[in-house]
Amino acid sequence: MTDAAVVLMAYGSPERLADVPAYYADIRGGRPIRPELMDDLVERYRRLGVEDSNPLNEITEATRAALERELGLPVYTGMKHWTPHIADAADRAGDAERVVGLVLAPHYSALSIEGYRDQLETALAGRAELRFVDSWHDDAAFVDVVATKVRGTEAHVVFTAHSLPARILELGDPYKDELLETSRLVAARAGVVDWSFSFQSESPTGEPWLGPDILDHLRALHADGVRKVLVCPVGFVSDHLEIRWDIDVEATELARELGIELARIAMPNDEPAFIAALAGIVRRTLAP
Ligand code: FEC
Repeated sequence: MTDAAVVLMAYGSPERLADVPAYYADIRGGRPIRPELMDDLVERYRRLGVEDSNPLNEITEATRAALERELGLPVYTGMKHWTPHIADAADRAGDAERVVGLVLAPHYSALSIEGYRDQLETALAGRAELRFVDSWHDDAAFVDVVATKVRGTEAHVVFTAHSLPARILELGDPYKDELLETSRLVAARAGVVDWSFSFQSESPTGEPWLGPDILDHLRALHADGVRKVLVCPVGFVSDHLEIRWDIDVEATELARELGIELARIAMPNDEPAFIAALAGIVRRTLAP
């Protein structure tokens, strides 16, 4: 029996274009999807090069493999909304005495991280001792990795993260506070004083979401005379649809129309300093 294993979790991305309807249905949890929204999602994936394979999933695999090498422990990938599912990873890790559950998203929300925990706990069904990492938004090594990417910039830095329905605030959810905390820590570490925060990637679900959205925020910054922006998506750690489409296509097109020079940081993906940060989190979680 292995002493410890890691289940490294991510949102998941459809492997082929033909998988998009089933993938979207999983995200919606059975609630209906308007046909134009489905068509729009298929088109976004097509334009990112997803046909018979998905280059976005290769990044998660590279991150997993690098973390496994760094730790010398088995690391299994488990996706929230696609294959390999979290339950598949739990089956493979379940022989270990202790399982660390780590999500590739640094900030806790009951609407996001708790769903990963539920899936993992249910699938492990008590087979191993679960040590689940709720949040690593203030991990010093992670903050360092991001700070390195904004240090010395002359642009106005816009930190971003995935929006969530605004009702989380009434529930006392720490998501927004944790995001602002990471942004403050990164800015302080990098010596950046000219920065702001906005959300991105809101879904049209018919209820209010946390704002401001990055597109409105870019318009407001432009009205304030800002002409150079560096986007730092601090709520994400890899290149996926929300980065490659929402920032690199949508926000970039709007910035061009407005006359703003927009760049974004390179995402941590599987870069060694980031893998070392993840390994540090796992080691601390396993410490007695
Ligand atoms: O690269 C990829 O293929 C997947 C990129 C992806 C990431 C991601 C992360 C988060 N989401 C979060 C919350 C929501 C809520 C809804 C929602 C909907 C979508 C849709 C797609 C999608 N999300 Fe996502 N999310 C990614 C992709 N997300 C595709 C559906 C189409 C669309 O709206 O564009 C609304 C669900 C509903 O309709 O009921 C809520 C949060 C994160 C960050 C934490 C995490 O990574 O888990 C929070 C990456």
